[in-house]
Amino acid sequence: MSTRAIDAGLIDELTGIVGAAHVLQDPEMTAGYSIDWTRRFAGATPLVIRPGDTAETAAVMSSLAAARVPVVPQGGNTGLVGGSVPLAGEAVLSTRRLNVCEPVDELASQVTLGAGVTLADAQAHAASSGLSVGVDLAARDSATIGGMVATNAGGINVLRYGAMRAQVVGIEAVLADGTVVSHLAGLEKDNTGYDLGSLLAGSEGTLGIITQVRLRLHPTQPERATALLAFETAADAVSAAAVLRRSVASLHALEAVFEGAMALVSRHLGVAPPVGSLGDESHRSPAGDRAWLIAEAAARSDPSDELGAAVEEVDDLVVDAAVALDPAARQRLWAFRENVTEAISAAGIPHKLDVTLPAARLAEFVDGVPDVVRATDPDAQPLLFGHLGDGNVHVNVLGPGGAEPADEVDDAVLRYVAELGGSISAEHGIGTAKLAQLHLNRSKAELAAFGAIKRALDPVGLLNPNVLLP
Ligand code: FAD
Ligand code: 2HG
Ligand code: ZN
Repeated sequence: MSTRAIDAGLIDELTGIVGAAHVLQDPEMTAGYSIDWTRRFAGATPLVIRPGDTAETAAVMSSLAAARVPVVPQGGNTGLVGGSVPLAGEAVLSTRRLNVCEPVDELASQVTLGAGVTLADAQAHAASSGLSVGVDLAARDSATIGGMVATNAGGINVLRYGAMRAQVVGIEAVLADGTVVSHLAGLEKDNTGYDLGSLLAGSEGTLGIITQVRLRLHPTQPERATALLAFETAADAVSAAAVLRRSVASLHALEAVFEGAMALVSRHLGVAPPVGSLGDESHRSPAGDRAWLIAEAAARSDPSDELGAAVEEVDDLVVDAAVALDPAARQRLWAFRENVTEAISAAGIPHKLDVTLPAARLAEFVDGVPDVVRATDPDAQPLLFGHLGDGNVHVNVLGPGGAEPADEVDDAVLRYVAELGGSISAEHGIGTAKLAQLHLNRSKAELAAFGAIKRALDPVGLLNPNVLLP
Protein backbone atom coordinates (compact mmCIF):
# COMPACT_ATOMS: atom_id res chain seq x y z
CA MET A 1 0.00 0.00 0.00
CA SER A 2 1.43 3.41 -0.87
CA THR A 3 0.92 5.80 2.04
CA ARG A 4 1.08 9.58 1.83
CA ALA A 5 3.72 10.97 4.17
CA ILE A 6 2.32 12.24 7.44
CA ASP A 7 2.87 15.86 6.44
CA ALA A 8 2.12 19.22 8.03
CA GLY A 9 -1.16 19.43 6.10
CA LEU A 10 -2.46 16.20 7.61
CA ILE A 11 -1.34 17.18 11.12
CA ASP A 12 -3.16 20.55 10.72
CA GLU A 13 -6.28 18.72 9.57
CA LEU A 14 -6.20 16.32 12.54
CA THR A 15 -5.44 19.14 14.97
CA GLY A 16 -8.46 20.98 13.63
CA ILE A 17 -10.61 17.95 14.45
CA VAL A 18 -9.41 16.86 17.91
CA GLY A 19 -7.30 19.79 19.17
CA ALA A 20 -3.52 20.02 19.47
CA ALA A 21 -3.45 18.31 22.87
CA HIS A 22 -4.77 15.14 21.28
CA VAL A 23 -2.42 14.80 18.31
CA LEU A 24 0.80 13.37 19.73
CA GLN A 25 4.05 13.17 17.77
CA ASP A 26 6.75 13.56 20.43
CA PRO A 27 8.33 10.09 20.92
CA GLU A 28 8.28 10.61 24.69
CA MET A 29 4.51 11.10 24.52
CA THR A 30 3.87 8.23 22.09
CA ALA A 31 6.18 5.64 23.72
CA GLY A 32 3.52 4.31 26.12
CA TYR A 33 1.18 3.63 23.19
CA SER A 34 3.87 1.66 21.35
CA ILE A 35 4.67 -1.14 23.79
CA ASP A 36 2.25 -3.76 25.04
CA TRP A 37 1.48 -4.85 28.60
CA THR A 38 3.76 -7.92 28.40
CA ARG A 39 6.72 -5.91 27.00
CA ARG A 40 7.08 -8.64 24.34
CA PHE A 41 5.61 -6.48 21.56
CA ALA A 42 7.14 -3.05 21.01
CA GLY A 43 7.15 -0.77 17.98
CA ALA A 44 7.03 2.93 17.22
CA THR A 45 4.48 5.34 15.84
CA PRO A 46 4.73 8.71 14.13
CA LEU A 47 1.30 9.75 15.43
CA VAL A 48 -1.22 9.10 18.20
CA ILE A 49 -4.70 10.64 17.79
CA ARG A 50 -7.18 10.76 20.67
CA PRO A 51 -10.67 11.71 19.43
CA GLY A 52 -13.27 12.77 22.01
CA ASP A 53 -16.47 11.46 20.41
CA THR A 54 -17.89 9.52 17.47
CA ALA A 55 -18.01 12.51 15.12
CA GLU A 56 -14.34 13.28 15.78
CA THR A 57 -13.43 9.59 15.29
CA ALA A 58 -15.25 9.58 11.94
CA ALA A 59 -13.54 12.79 10.79
CA VAL A 60 -10.12 11.47 11.87
CA MET A 61 -10.63 8.21 9.97
CA SER A 62 -11.80 10.10 6.91
CA SER A 63 -8.58 12.19 6.93
CA LEU A 64 -6.35 9.17 7.57
CA ALA A 65 -8.11 7.24 4.81
CA ALA A 66 -7.60 10.09 2.34
CA ALA A 67 -3.90 10.05 3.26
CA ARG A 68 -3.83 6.22 3.25
CA VAL A 69 -2.31 6.08 6.71
CA PRO A 70 -2.65 2.66 8.39
CA VAL A 71 -4.07 2.74 11.92
CA VAL A 72 -3.96 0.60 15.06
CA PRO A 73 -7.05 1.15 17.23
CA GLN A 74 -6.09 1.06 20.91
CA GLY A 75 -8.17 0.98 24.09
CA GLY A 76 -6.57 0.13 27.44
CA ASN A 77 -3.57 -1.58 25.78
CA THR A 78 -3.96 -4.66 27.99
CA GLY A 79 -4.26 -7.05 25.03
CA LEU A 80 -1.88 -10.00 25.21
CA VAL A 81 -1.35 -10.94 21.54
CA GLY A 82 0.46 -7.92 20.12
CA GLY A 83 -2.64 -6.51 18.40
CA SER A 84 -2.89 -3.16 20.15
CA VAL A 85 0.50 -1.65 19.36
CA PRO A 86 2.03 -0.20 16.17
CA LEU A 87 4.61 -2.80 15.13
CA ALA A 88 5.02 -1.51 11.57
CA GLY A 89 4.96 2.26 12.06
CA GLU A 90 1.15 2.62 11.97
CA ALA A 91 -0.65 5.59 13.53
CA VAL A 92 -2.47 4.82 16.79
CA LEU A 93 -6.08 5.86 17.35
CA SER A 94 -6.69 5.81 21.10
CA THR A 95 -10.31 5.42 22.19
CA ARG A 96 -9.71 6.25 25.84
CA ARG A 97 -11.48 9.63 25.62
CA LEU A 98 -14.69 7.94 24.40
CA ASN A 99 -15.59 7.45 28.04
CA VAL A 100 -19.20 8.53 28.45
CA CYS A 101 -21.57 6.23 30.37
CA GLU A 102 -25.21 6.83 29.41
CA PRO A 103 -27.71 6.36 32.29
CA VAL A 104 -28.52 2.69 32.95
CA ASP A 105 -31.80 1.66 31.27
CA GLU A 106 -33.29 -0.13 34.28
CA LEU A 107 -36.44 -1.20 32.40
CA ALA A 108 -34.35 -3.07 29.83
CA SER A 109 -31.36 -3.95 32.08
CA GLN A 110 -29.06 -2.43 29.47
CA VAL A 111 -26.58 0.43 29.22
CA THR A 112 -24.87 2.28 26.39
CA LEU A 113 -21.19 2.96 27.05
CA GLY A 114 -18.44 4.78 25.18
CA ALA A 115 -15.81 2.37 23.85
CA GLY A 116 -13.15 3.90 26.10
CA VAL A 117 -15.03 3.31 29.38
CA THR A 118 -12.94 0.97 31.53
CA LEU A 119 -14.47 -2.27 32.74
CA ALA A 120 -14.11 -1.11 36.37
CA ASP A 121 -16.04 2.10 35.61
CA ALA A 122 -18.70 0.11 33.73
CA GLN A 123 -19.02 -2.27 36.68
CA ALA A 124 -19.41 0.61 39.17
CA HIS A 125 -21.96 2.33 36.89
CA ALA A 126 -24.05 -0.85 36.53
CA ALA A 127 -23.81 -1.58 40.27
CA SER A 128 -25.41 1.78 41.05
CA SER A 129 -28.59 0.29 39.54
CA GLY A 130 -28.22 -3.11 41.20
CA LEU A 131 -26.95 -4.67 37.99
CA SER A 132 -23.64 -6.13 36.84
CA VAL A 133 -21.57 -6.55 33.67
CA GLY A 134 -21.43 -10.18 32.52
CA VAL A 135 -17.68 -10.27 31.86
CA ASP A 136 -15.05 -9.78 34.54
CA LEU A 137 -11.26 -9.97 34.25
CA ALA A 138 -8.21 -8.96 36.27
CA ALA A 139 -7.25 -6.09 33.91
CA ARG A 140 -10.56 -4.38 34.81
CA ASP A 141 -8.97 -1.03 35.80
CA SER A 142 -7.48 -0.48 32.32
CA ALA A 143 -9.25 -2.73 29.81
CA THR A 144 -11.94 -0.82 27.90
CA ILE A 145 -15.39 -1.93 26.81
CA GLY A 146 -14.47 -1.34 23.13
CA GLY A 147 -11.27 -3.38 23.46
CA MET A 148 -13.16 -6.14 25.24
CA VAL A 149 -15.71 -6.35 22.42
CA ALA A 150 -12.95 -6.16 19.79
CA THR A 151 -11.22 -9.16 21.40
CA ASN A 152 -14.44 -10.92 22.50
CA ALA A 153 -12.89 -11.07 25.97
CA GLY A 154 -13.76 -13.98 28.22
CA GLY A 155 -12.59 -13.82 31.82
CA ILE A 156 -13.88 -15.60 34.89
CA ASN A 157 -17.67 -15.67 34.43
CA VAL A 158 -18.04 -17.11 30.92
CA LEU A 159 -19.59 -20.32 32.25
CA ARG A 160 -22.45 -18.25 33.63
CA TYR A 161 -22.97 -15.36 31.20
CA GLY A 162 -20.92 -16.12 28.08
CA ALA A 163 -18.06 -14.02 26.65
CA MET A 164 -18.24 -10.38 25.55
CA ARG A 165 -20.06 -11.09 22.29
CA ALA A 166 -22.98 -12.47 24.31
CA GLN A 167 -23.28 -9.18 26.21
CA VAL A 168 -23.57 -6.96 23.11
CA VAL A 169 -27.12 -5.87 22.20
CA GLY A 170 -26.12 -2.82 20.17
CA ILE A 171 -23.04 -1.32 18.57
CA GLU A 172 -21.74 1.83 16.93
CA ALA A 173 -18.54 1.83 14.90
CA VAL A 174 -16.57 3.97 12.49
CA LEU A 175 -15.42 2.15 9.35
CA ALA A 176 -12.06 2.63 7.66
CA ASP A 177 -13.35 5.40 5.35
CA GLY A 178 -15.00 7.33 8.20
CA THR A 179 -18.54 6.01 7.70
CA VAL A 180 -20.48 5.64 10.97
CA VAL A 181 -22.60 2.49 11.39
CA SER A 182 -24.88 2.68 14.40
CA HIS A 183 -27.41 0.18 15.76
CA LEU A 184 -27.85 0.92 19.45
CA ALA A 185 -31.57 0.36 20.13
CA GLY A 186 -30.82 -2.84 22.05
CA LEU A 187 -33.97 -4.69 21.07
CA GLU A 188 -33.71 -8.25 22.40
CA LYS A 189 -35.38 -9.55 19.24
CA ASP A 190 -34.23 -7.86 16.05
CA ASN A 191 -33.84 -10.03 12.96
CA THR A 192 -33.24 -7.26 10.46
CA GLY A 193 -30.17 -8.67 8.74
CA TYR A 194 -26.49 -9.10 9.52
CA ASP A 195 -25.52 -8.68 13.17
CA LEU A 196 -22.68 -6.14 13.03
CA GLY A 197 -22.13 -6.32 16.79
CA SER A 198 -21.44 -10.01 16.50
CA LEU A 199 -19.16 -9.48 13.50
CA LEU A 200 -17.15 -6.76 15.25
CA ALA A 201 -16.82 -8.90 18.40
CA GLY A 202 -13.50 -10.66 17.97
CA SER A 203 -12.52 -8.59 14.90
CA GLU A 204 -9.50 -7.18 16.77
CA GLY A 205 -9.67 -3.71 15.25
CA THR A 206 -9.51 -4.98 11.66
CA LEU A 207 -13.07 -4.12 10.52
CA GLY A 208 -14.00 -0.89 12.30
CA ILE A 209 -13.37 1.29 15.31
CA ILE A 210 -16.00 0.56 17.92
CA THR A 211 -17.17 3.88 19.40
CA GLN A 212 -20.19 2.87 21.53
CA VAL A 213 -21.53 -0.42 22.85
CA ARG A 214 -24.94 -1.22 24.30
CA LEU A 215 -24.51 -3.98 26.86
CA ARG A 216 -26.93 -6.44 28.35
CA LEU A 217 -26.64 -6.31 32.17
CA HIS A 218 -27.37 -9.01 34.75
CA PRO A 219 -28.86 -8.98 38.25
CA THR A 220 -26.14 -8.69 40.89
CA GLN A 221 -25.51 -11.87 42.89
CA PRO A 222 -24.37 -10.41 46.22
CA GLU A 223 -24.13 -13.60 48.31
CA ARG A 224 -20.96 -15.53 47.57
CA ALA A 225 -19.10 -18.64 48.65
CA THR A 226 -15.63 -19.51 47.38
CA ALA A 227 -13.76 -22.81 47.68
CA LEU A 228 -10.09 -23.55 47.04
CA LEU A 229 -9.66 -27.25 46.33
CA ALA A 230 -6.32 -29.08 46.05
CA PHE A 231 -5.84 -32.15 43.84
CA GLU A 232 -3.04 -34.63 43.32
CA THR A 233 -3.50 -34.65 39.52
CA ALA A 234 -4.96 -32.61 36.68
CA ALA A 235 -7.25 -35.54 35.82
CA ASP A 236 -8.80 -35.39 39.31
CA ALA A 237 -9.32 -31.62 38.96
CA VAL A 238 -11.00 -32.07 35.56
CA SER A 239 -13.30 -34.79 36.93
CA ALA A 240 -14.22 -32.61 39.93
CA ALA A 241 -14.86 -29.63 37.64
CA ALA A 242 -17.45 -31.63 35.71
CA VAL A 243 -19.30 -32.49 38.95
CA LEU A 244 -19.21 -28.88 40.19
CA ARG A 245 -20.60 -27.61 36.88
CA ARG A 246 -23.40 -30.08 37.01
CA SER A 247 -24.29 -29.74 40.70
CA VAL A 248 -23.91 -26.04 41.49
CA ALA A 249 -26.64 -24.07 39.73
CA SER A 250 -25.19 -20.81 41.08
CA LEU A 251 -21.63 -21.59 39.86
CA HIS A 252 -20.09 -18.23 38.93
CA ALA A 253 -16.43 -19.08 38.31
CA LEU A 254 -14.36 -22.25 38.07
CA GLU A 255 -10.68 -21.53 37.72
CA ALA A 256 -7.49 -23.62 37.89
CA VAL A 257 -3.87 -23.07 38.84
CA PHE A 258 -1.41 -25.90 38.18
CA GLU A 259 1.67 -26.64 40.22
CA GLY A 260 4.40 -24.53 38.56
CA ALA A 261 2.17 -21.46 38.41
CA MET A 262 1.00 -22.02 42.00
CA ALA A 263 4.63 -22.19 43.18
CA LEU A 264 5.45 -18.96 41.35
CA VAL A 265 2.41 -16.99 42.55
CA SER A 266 2.94 -18.21 46.14
CA ARG A 267 6.51 -16.94 46.05
CA HIS A 268 5.31 -13.66 44.52
CA LEU A 269 2.69 -13.18 47.25
CA GLY A 270 4.97 -14.52 49.99
CA VAL A 271 2.16 -16.84 51.14
CA ALA A 272 1.79 -20.63 50.79
CA PRO A 273 -1.58 -21.89 49.50
CA PRO A 274 -3.84 -22.70 52.46
CA VAL A 275 -4.57 -26.18 51.09
CA GLY A 276 -2.44 -28.72 49.23
CA SER A 277 1.31 -28.83 49.21
CA LEU A 278 3.81 -27.72 46.64
CA GLY A 279 6.47 -30.25 45.64
CA ASP A 280 10.09 -29.13 45.81
CA GLU A 281 11.38 -27.33 42.72
CA SER A 282 12.35 -30.62 41.06
CA HIS A 283 9.05 -32.32 41.91
CA ARG A 284 7.23 -33.82 39.03
CA SER A 285 5.32 -36.93 39.88
CA PRO A 286 4.86 -39.51 37.12
CA ALA A 287 1.14 -38.68 37.37
CA GLY A 288 1.85 -35.06 36.34
CA ASP A 289 1.57 -31.79 38.23
CA ARG A 290 -0.71 -31.11 41.16
CA ALA A 291 -3.69 -28.82 40.61
CA TRP A 292 -5.86 -26.33 42.49
CA LEU A 293 -9.41 -25.26 41.62
CA ILE A 294 -11.16 -22.11 42.73
CA ALA A 295 -14.92 -22.55 42.60
CA GLU A 296 -17.16 -19.58 43.35
CA ALA A 297 -20.93 -19.73 43.75
CA ALA A 298 -22.95 -16.48 43.67
CA ALA A 299 -26.67 -15.95 44.21
CA ARG A 300 -29.32 -13.64 45.72
CA SER A 301 -29.34 -15.84 48.84
CA ASP A 302 -26.44 -17.63 50.56
CA PRO A 303 -25.12 -20.33 48.14
CA SER A 304 -22.70 -21.89 50.64
CA ASP A 305 -24.83 -25.00 51.30
CA GLU A 306 -25.11 -25.68 47.59
CA LEU A 307 -21.35 -25.29 47.09
CA GLY A 308 -20.55 -27.26 50.26
CA ALA A 309 -22.73 -30.20 49.14
CA ALA A 310 -20.98 -30.29 45.76
CA VAL A 311 -17.56 -30.20 47.43
CA GLU A 312 -18.62 -33.23 49.47
CA GLU A 313 -19.64 -34.99 46.27
CA VAL A 314 -16.03 -34.74 45.02
CA ASP A 315 -14.54 -35.66 48.39
CA ASP A 316 -12.74 -38.74 47.05
CA LEU A 317 -10.91 -36.62 44.45
CA VAL A 318 -9.95 -33.68 46.66
CA VAL A 319 -6.81 -33.72 48.82
CA ASP A 320 -7.90 -30.76 50.91
CA ALA A 321 -10.39 -27.88 50.69
CA ALA A 322 -10.88 -24.39 52.14
CA VAL A 323 -14.17 -22.51 51.90
CA ALA A 324 -14.49 -18.75 52.45
CA LEU A 325 -17.62 -16.61 52.75
CA ASP A 326 -16.64 -13.09 53.77
CA PRO A 327 -15.11 -10.81 51.14
CA ALA A 328 -11.64 -10.55 52.71
CA ALA A 329 -11.27 -14.31 53.12
CA ARG A 330 -12.57 -14.93 49.60
CA GLN A 331 -10.11 -12.39 48.24
CA ARG A 332 -7.25 -14.23 49.98
CA LEU A 333 -8.18 -17.37 48.03
CA TRP A 334 -8.64 -15.48 44.76
CA ALA A 335 -5.18 -13.90 45.16
CA PHE A 336 -3.62 -17.25 44.14
CA ARG A 337 -5.41 -17.05 40.79
CA GLU A 338 -5.70 -13.32 40.06
CA ASN A 339 -2.01 -12.59 40.63
CA VAL A 340 -0.55 -15.33 38.43
CA THR A 341 -0.22 -13.08 35.36
CA GLU A 342 1.47 -10.37 37.40
CA ALA A 343 3.80 -12.93 39.07
CA ILE A 344 4.85 -14.24 35.65
CA SER A 345 5.49 -10.72 34.36
CA ALA A 346 7.63 -10.00 37.39
CA ALA A 347 9.67 -13.11 36.53
CA GLY A 348 10.28 -12.29 32.87
CA ILE A 349 8.79 -11.91 29.39
CA PRO A 350 6.59 -14.93 28.69
CA HIS A 351 5.09 -16.31 25.52
CA LYS A 352 1.37 -16.50 26.26
CA LEU A 353 -0.52 -19.35 24.65
CA ASP A 354 -4.18 -19.10 25.52
CA VAL A 355 -5.94 -22.26 24.36
CA THR A 356 -9.14 -24.31 24.75
CA LEU A 357 -9.29 -28.10 24.81
CA PRO A 358 -12.29 -30.38 24.56
CA ALA A 359 -13.12 -31.59 28.10
CA ALA A 360 -12.16 -35.15 27.19
CA ARG A 361 -8.58 -34.11 26.27
CA LEU A 362 -8.01 -31.46 28.93
CA ALA A 363 -6.11 -33.54 31.51
CA GLU A 364 -4.04 -35.22 28.81
CA PHE A 365 -3.04 -31.77 27.51
CA VAL A 366 -2.12 -30.39 30.94
CA ASP A 367 0.06 -33.42 31.63
CA GLY A 368 1.52 -33.58 28.11
CA VAL A 369 2.27 -29.96 27.29
CA PRO A 370 5.34 -29.54 29.57
CA ASP A 371 7.10 -32.28 27.58
CA VAL A 372 6.08 -30.65 24.29
CA VAL A 373 7.60 -27.35 25.51
CA ARG A 374 10.81 -28.93 26.80
CA ALA A 375 11.29 -31.05 23.67
CA THR A 376 11.47 -27.76 21.75
CA ASP A 377 13.35 -25.59 24.26
CA PRO A 378 14.85 -27.69 27.08
CA ASP A 379 15.45 -24.63 29.28
CA ALA A 380 11.94 -23.21 28.97
CA GLN A 381 9.56 -23.25 31.93
CA PRO A 382 5.85 -23.87 31.25
CA LEU A 383 3.37 -22.34 33.71
CA LEU A 384 -0.27 -23.42 33.45
CA PHE A 385 -3.46 -21.90 34.81
CA GLY A 386 -6.79 -20.74 33.43
CA HIS A 387 -10.53 -20.94 33.23
CA LEU A 388 -10.98 -24.69 33.67
CA GLY A 389 -14.77 -24.46 33.63
CA ASP A 390 -14.48 -23.35 29.98
CA GLY A 391 -11.71 -25.82 29.06
CA ASN A 392 -9.43 -22.78 28.73
CA VAL A 393 -5.77 -23.21 29.75
CA HIS A 394 -3.29 -20.33 29.77
CA VAL A 395 0.06 -21.87 28.88
CA ASN A 396 2.71 -19.27 29.73
CA VAL A 397 6.28 -20.13 28.83
CA LEU A 398 9.33 -18.39 30.27
CA GLY A 399 12.85 -18.81 28.95
CA PRO A 400 15.90 -19.18 31.20
CA GLY A 401 16.44 -16.23 33.55
CA GLY A 402 13.08 -14.78 32.49
CA ALA A 403 14.13 -14.28 28.85
CA GLU A 404 11.73 -15.18 26.06
CA PRO A 405 11.66 -18.87 25.14
CA ALA A 406 12.43 -20.06 21.60
CA ASP A 407 9.75 -18.97 19.10
CA GLU A 408 9.40 -22.62 18.03
CA VAL A 409 7.75 -23.34 21.40
CA ASP A 410 4.61 -21.47 20.27
CA ASP A 411 4.31 -23.52 17.13
CA ALA A 412 4.87 -26.83 18.93
CA VAL A 413 2.28 -26.10 21.64
CA LEU A 414 -0.33 -24.77 19.21
CA ARG A 415 0.10 -27.77 16.89
CA TYR A 416 -0.39 -30.04 19.90
CA VAL A 417 -3.59 -28.15 20.78
CA ALA A 418 -4.91 -28.51 17.23
CA GLU A 419 -4.04 -32.24 17.20
CA LEU A 420 -6.17 -32.68 20.34
CA GLY A 421 -9.09 -30.86 18.71
CA GLY A 422 -8.67 -27.57 20.61
CA SER A 423 -8.62 -23.88 19.73
CA ILE A 424 -5.31 -21.97 19.50
CA SER A 425 -7.03 -18.88 20.93
CA ALA A 426 -9.65 -19.20 23.64
CA GLU A 427 -10.13 -15.54 24.57
CA HIS A 428 -7.11 -13.30 23.83
CA GLY A 429 -7.40 -13.36 20.03
CA ILE A 430 -4.88 -13.94 17.25
CA GLY A 431 -3.24 -10.50 17.10
CA THR A 432 0.20 -10.71 15.54
CA ALA A 433 1.33 -13.42 17.97
CA LYS A 434 -0.60 -16.31 16.42
CA LEU A 435 -0.98 -15.18 12.81
CA ALA A 436 1.29 -17.95 11.56
CA GLN A 437 -0.81 -20.63 13.25
CA LEU A 438 -4.35 -19.50 12.40
CA HIS A 439 -4.47 -22.11 9.61
CA LEU A 440 -4.34 -24.82 12.29
CA ASN A 441 -7.94 -23.97 13.25
CA ARG A 442 -9.36 -22.28 10.15
CA SER A 443 -9.73 -23.82 6.69
CA LYS A 444 -8.67 -22.13 3.44
CA ALA A 445 -12.35 -21.52 2.67
CA GLU A 446 -12.90 -19.83 6.04
CA LEU A 447 -9.80 -17.66 5.62
CA ALA A 448 -11.00 -16.67 2.14
CA ALA A 449 -14.35 -15.64 3.64
CA PHE A 450 -12.50 -13.61 6.31
CA GLY A 451 -10.53 -11.88 3.52
CA ALA A 452 -13.72 -11.08 1.59
CA ILE A 453 -15.32 -9.50 4.68
CA LYS A 454 -12.17 -7.48 5.35
CA ARG A 455 -12.01 -6.19 1.76
CA ALA A 456 -15.70 -5.25 1.82
CA LEU A 457 -15.36 -3.09 4.94
CA ASP A 458 -11.75 -1.92 4.61
CA PRO A 459 -10.78 -2.23 0.92
CA VAL A 460 -7.45 -0.42 1.29
CA GLY A 461 -6.45 -2.41 4.38
CA LEU A 462 -5.95 0.54 6.74
CA LEU A 463 -7.28 -0.92 9.99
CA ASN A 464 -4.79 -3.03 11.95
CA PRO A 465 -3.20 -4.35 8.73
CA ASN A 466 -0.87 -6.78 10.51
CA VAL A 467 -3.41 -8.39 12.81
CA LEU A 468 -5.64 -11.49 12.56
CA LEU A 469 -5.65 -11.95 8.77
CA PRO A 470 -2.59 -13.81 7.43
P1 FAD B 1 -6.40 -3.17 23.71
O1 FAD B 1 -5.34 -3.99 24.35
O2 FAD B 1 -6.16 -1.73 23.61
O3 FAD B 1 -6.70 -3.76 22.26
C1 FAD B 1 -6.93 -5.12 22.05
C2 FAD B 1 -7.36 -5.34 20.58
O4 FAD B 1 -8.60 -4.72 20.34
C3 FAD B 1 -6.40 -4.73 19.57
O5 FAD B 1 -6.40 -5.54 18.42
C4 FAD B 1 -7.01 -3.37 19.26
O6 FAD B 1 -6.66 -2.90 17.98
C5 FAD B 1 -8.48 -3.68 19.37
N1 FAD B 1 -9.30 -2.56 19.87
C6 FAD B 1 -9.20 -1.94 21.08
N2 FAD B 1 -10.19 -1.03 21.20
C7 FAD B 1 -10.90 -1.07 20.04
C8 FAD B 1 -12.04 -0.36 19.57
N3 FAD B 1 -12.67 0.56 20.30
N4 FAD B 1 -12.49 -0.67 18.33
C9 FAD B 1 -11.89 -1.61 17.57
N5 FAD B 1 -10.82 -2.30 17.98
C10 FAD B 1 -10.33 -2.03 19.20
N6 FAD B 1 -8.52 -11.26 28.47
C11 FAD B 1 -9.52 -12.15 28.59
O7 FAD B 1 -10.21 -12.43 27.61
N7 FAD B 1 -9.78 -12.76 29.78
C12 FAD B 1 -9.07 -12.50 30.90
O8 FAD B 1 -9.32 -13.09 31.95
C13 FAD B 1 -8.03 -11.54 30.83
N8 FAD B 1 -7.31 -11.21 31.91
C14 FAD B 1 -6.29 -10.32 31.79
C15 FAD B 1 -5.54 -10.03 32.92
C16 FAD B 1 -4.46 -9.15 32.84
C17 FAD B 1 -3.67 -8.83 34.07
C18 FAD B 1 -4.15 -8.56 31.58
C19 FAD B 1 -3.01 -7.58 31.46
C20 FAD B 1 -4.89 -8.85 30.46
C21 FAD B 1 -5.97 -9.74 30.55
N9 FAD B 1 -6.75 -10.06 29.43
C22 FAD B 1 -7.77 -10.95 29.55
C23 FAD B 1 -6.44 -9.48 28.12
C24 FAD B 1 -7.08 -8.08 27.86
O9 FAD B 1 -7.40 -7.43 29.06
C25 FAD B 1 -8.32 -8.21 27.01
O10 FAD B 1 -7.94 -8.69 25.73
C26 FAD B 1 -9.10 -6.90 26.82
O11 FAD B 1 -10.29 -7.21 26.16
C27 FAD B 1 -8.34 -5.85 26.05
O12 FAD B 1 -9.00 -4.60 26.21
P2 FAD B 1 -8.21 -3.24 25.93
O13 FAD B 1 -9.14 -2.12 26.05
O14 FAD B 1 -7.00 -3.19 26.79
O15 FAD B 1 -7.79 -3.45 24.42
C1 2HG C 1 -6.22 -14.54 32.95
O1 2HG C 1 -7.09 -15.39 32.83
C2 2HG C 1 -5.85 -13.73 31.75
O2 2HG C 1 -5.68 -14.30 34.03
C3 2HG C 1 -4.35 -13.62 31.50
O3 2HG C 1 -6.52 -14.16 30.61
C4 2HG C 1 -3.76 -14.93 31.12
O4 2HG C 1 -1.55 -14.17 31.61
C5 2HG C 1 -2.24 -14.92 30.94
O5 2HG C 1 -1.77 -15.72 30.12
ZN1 ZN D 1 -7.93 -15.69 30.98
